[in-house]
Amino acid sequence: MKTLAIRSLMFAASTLALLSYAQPSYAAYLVHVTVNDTTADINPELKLGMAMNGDMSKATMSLKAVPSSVPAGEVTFQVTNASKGTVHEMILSPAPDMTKALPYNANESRVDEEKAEHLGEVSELDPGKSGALTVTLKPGTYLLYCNVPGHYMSGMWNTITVK
Ligand SMILES: [Cu+2]
Repeated sequence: MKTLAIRSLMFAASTLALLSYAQPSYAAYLVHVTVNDTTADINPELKLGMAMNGDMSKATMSLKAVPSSVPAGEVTFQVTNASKGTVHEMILSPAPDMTKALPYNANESRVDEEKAEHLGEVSELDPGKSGALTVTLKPGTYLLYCNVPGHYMSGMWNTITVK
């Protein structure tokens, strides 16, 4: 009788341990971002920024985010620079209207980060390096882009939906 009681207690305890292990901790939702290029040459004249109607098939630089849709709350962007020789980064901005081009500084070949509203970044990753950004996001559309001069206009951006 006593042994049985101890056994069932042990069983209950191990079940509890298993349950607490299986419970998701309130970790941030993970988005894998890969930044890459086919050439280090930039051509801002291609005008491949968001809502600029450029021919994206000519893009020489890319930013891919998986998944492209996440629940609202804490989100971690794990960014990996897959380039062989070029520094890249990832900047996060709200993009409530994807038909509207971002404020752009043509002299610097860069997005005007302050005017575009800057929510966070993983800045200047060397080739092969990774970095992470964790933010709390409300539902909406957000833009992820690289703001190394010329890269945004070379097609280095993508959007993510927060539901
Ligand atoms: Cu870049």
